[in-house]
Amino acid sequence: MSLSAIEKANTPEDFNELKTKTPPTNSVGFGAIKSAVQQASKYMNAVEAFKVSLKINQKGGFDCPGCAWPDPDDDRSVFGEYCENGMKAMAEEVQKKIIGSDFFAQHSVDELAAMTDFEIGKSGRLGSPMFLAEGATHYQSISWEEAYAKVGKHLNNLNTPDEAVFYTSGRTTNEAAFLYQLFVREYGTANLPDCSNMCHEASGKALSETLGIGKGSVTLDDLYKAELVIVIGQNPATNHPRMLTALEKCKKNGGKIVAINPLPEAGLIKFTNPQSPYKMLTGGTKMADVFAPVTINGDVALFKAILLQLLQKEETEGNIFDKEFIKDHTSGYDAFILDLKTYDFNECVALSGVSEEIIQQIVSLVLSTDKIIICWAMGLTQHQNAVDNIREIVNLLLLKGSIGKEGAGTCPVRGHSNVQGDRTVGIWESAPQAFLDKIENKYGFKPTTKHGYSVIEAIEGMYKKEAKVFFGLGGNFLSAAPDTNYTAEALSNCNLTVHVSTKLNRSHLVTGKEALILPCLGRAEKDYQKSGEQIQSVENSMGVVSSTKGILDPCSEDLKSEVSVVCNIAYETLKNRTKINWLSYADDYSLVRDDIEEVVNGFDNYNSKLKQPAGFYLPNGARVRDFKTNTGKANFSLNKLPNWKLKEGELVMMTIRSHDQFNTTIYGLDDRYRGIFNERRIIMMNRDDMLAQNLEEQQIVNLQSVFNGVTRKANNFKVIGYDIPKNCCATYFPETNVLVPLDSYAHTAKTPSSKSIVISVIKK
Ligand SMILES: Nc1nc2c(c(=O)[nH]1)N[C@H]1C(S)=C(S)[C@@H](COP(=O)(O)OP(=O)(O)OC[C@H]3O[C@@H](n4cnc5c(=O)[nH]c(N)nc54)[C@H](O)[C@@H]3O)O[C@H]1N2
Ligand SMILES: Nc1nc2c(c(=O)[nH]1)N[C@H]1C(S)=C(S)[C@@H](COP(=O)(O)OP(=O)(O)OC[C@H]3O[C@@H](n4cnc5c(=O)[nH]c(N)nc54)[C@H](O)[C@@H]3O)O[C@H]1N2
Ligand SMILES: [Mo]
Repeated sequence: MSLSAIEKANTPEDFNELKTKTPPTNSVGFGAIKSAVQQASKYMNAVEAFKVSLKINQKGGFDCPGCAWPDPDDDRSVFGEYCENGMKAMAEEVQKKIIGSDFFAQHSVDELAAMTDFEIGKSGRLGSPMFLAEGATHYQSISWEEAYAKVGKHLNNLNTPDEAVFYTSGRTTNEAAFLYQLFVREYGTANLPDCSNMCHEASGKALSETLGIGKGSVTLDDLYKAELVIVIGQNPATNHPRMLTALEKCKKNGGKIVAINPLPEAGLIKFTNPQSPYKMLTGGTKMADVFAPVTINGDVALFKAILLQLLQKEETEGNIFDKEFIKDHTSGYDAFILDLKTYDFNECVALSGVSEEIIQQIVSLVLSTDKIIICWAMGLTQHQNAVDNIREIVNLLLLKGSIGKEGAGTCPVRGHSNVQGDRTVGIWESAPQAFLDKIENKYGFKPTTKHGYSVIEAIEGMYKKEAKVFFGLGGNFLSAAPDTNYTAEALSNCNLTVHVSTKLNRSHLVTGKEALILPCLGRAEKDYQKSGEQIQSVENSMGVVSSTKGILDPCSEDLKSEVSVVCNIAYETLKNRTKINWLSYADDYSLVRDDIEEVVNGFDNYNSKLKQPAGFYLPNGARVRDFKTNTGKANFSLNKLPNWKLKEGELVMMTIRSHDQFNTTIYGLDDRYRGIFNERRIIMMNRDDMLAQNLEEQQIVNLQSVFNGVTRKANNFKVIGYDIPKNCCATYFPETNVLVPLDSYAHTAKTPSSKSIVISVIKK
């Protein structure tokens, strides 16, 4: 590969015919069904599309690889619990276009690397294992046996196991993930970075510290029963469409909804349920009762303004805070109140960018109930002060006693369909000692207690040549990671890069000296092993573990399951050093579940419980007010206001998802709910900022970020005037990841701050 090829892909000179329309306020409805059917019919025949739609997220069906939103415990829709974007994810996965040795013989790695992510994604499903030899220009075929041996040889040639990096993306099932981390630990390292490091890590850190569990506390049923749901830093219409059905149900039961977001995202404003023919005709439900257009990273200021108002009421009228809960179940209240009083209400209002009138509306809703749920996603977790954002949310819930009871609590909405499960079963670069002790007891080897690399540390390690082998179980590390050019150099420093993947992506094209692509089965495909057809399991955003089983024949005969790949690599690498009978797990996945049951809490009778049609809930302390923190209580926390200032002409940029993508997989070029069509290289700007900088609609500009003395550039973007707060702008991930500095991340969590990058717009 050559680094200049990605430079080229990073700065294409041609644009498509960009079209913009006034963004709709409504989401889903007929448009969504039309779009899903169009996407599905590109890849599948009607019969298969229908078959898939009936089985997605059904009891006994397969788990949609789209997002981690939970399925209802009981009344699942007969039309399938799926959404437009879940259907798009499936259509891409089950497509019949296969790429194998002919494709790679025709196209050099450099040629492929110069394509856009959209074009790369369209090439098809990976059909057989491929190998890129040192100095070669093209991938060539390799047998599975040779590929396994190559990985084993490279791993065994390293000076220390800590020179290898083992990345996981959150689609990997519990079974594959458990075996993977077990292999990595027996091999001798804890270098287990995962997509969570770029995603909800800040939620995990903040929630563990304050509530004693790194996961959310609510169930789907709680959402139906909540009287106030605050949706903050999240765009459900695109990223978790089925959540809107739950919010609609909440509203029907009398609940109120507050949306806090720099953008007036469609769906947060209004929603038409595609499962309800009546609603389709009558125009849908108004969603947000209050919409607060917060400035990017203005959330701590906004929450402090709300908290100051509540405190004032408490001091004048009393009975606002849940004093019994605070006394019995929390720690740090007095210090928290003392600290809160040092902040000035007006300053907080100004910093938040939200008008005092809107803030008062939110305050009155908060005063009216203690059945409050707060839902959030990347709008809160990808900032330098991301952990503060989430701890401040928890402060509000604690004051109101809104945790560990019906209709109340925390709801971090997860991304990848099994990202939560992967962490539960041990994909963790800094796993708790109790977990490592259990591994030692069960398997008789001592896992390292040293913390391994998170994503950012792995990139640094490879850049400094302290890590020499990169192994990715799913995902697209290069395009997902911050600082694309730096990360590309880091990966190309490796001796070997290996990817277990379903589809071609940029990480296969910016490689180490040697590279392997190992193609695997997708969620929707049947998985037969020696003991017969296998099921696997996943955990959703609300801690429910359920089974998933493919229904379609694999798209190629030369695919292996992730479980099988992991077992074979472990077997080849560890040979007679291992204490584990690796290949037996690949023959029968129920054996893996027996082991998980012994090592991980909450999985008693795993195999038999998995037969329950809707799965089973994992234990959750916060849900029952059993806070497993350092104080044994829920902890209030002290959080400062962010203190960075923009210079003249600078803007804060958030990198967000369009409606036509799943992370780095780009399905199409439209962002329908934002009224942006046929182009992704755009920057949404406030119209006053455009005027101040003399910029016109659709003007082509370059973007630049300067951080700690390093200048980063992304060229050729079209300006679009948009309803976004002043001094803020938005672009799409991953096109602008080149601008995200590797050294700008959330304190303690190390989530890249890809929602608050200071940039300047440079005229061409
Ligand atoms: N179709 C589809 N579904 C997906 C994904 C996908 O790419 N496509 N990705 C999956 C994954 S891995 C994840 S993690 C989730 C991501 O789900 P989201 O977090 O909804 O995704 P983003 O597009 O990153 O959107 C962030 C939202 O936060 C807002 N925001 C940005 N900065 C701030 C801020 O400072 N304050 C506040 N209050 N809001 C802010 C943005 O305007 C935007 O609405 O979705 C999952 N589901
Ligand atoms: N600037 C910026 N950067 C971001 C974000 C952002 O908001 N802004 N979001 C971050 C977030 S939240 C996340 S989660 C990460 C995502 O980071 P990743 O999880 O690494 O990226 P994905 O694009 O989801 O990975 C897609 C690839 O996974 C492979 N794949 C798909 N299904 C399967 C499967 O079943 N098995 C296997 N083995 N492979 C499969 C396919 O080859 C596909 O190309 O990106 C992060 N990066
Ligand atoms: Mo994510």
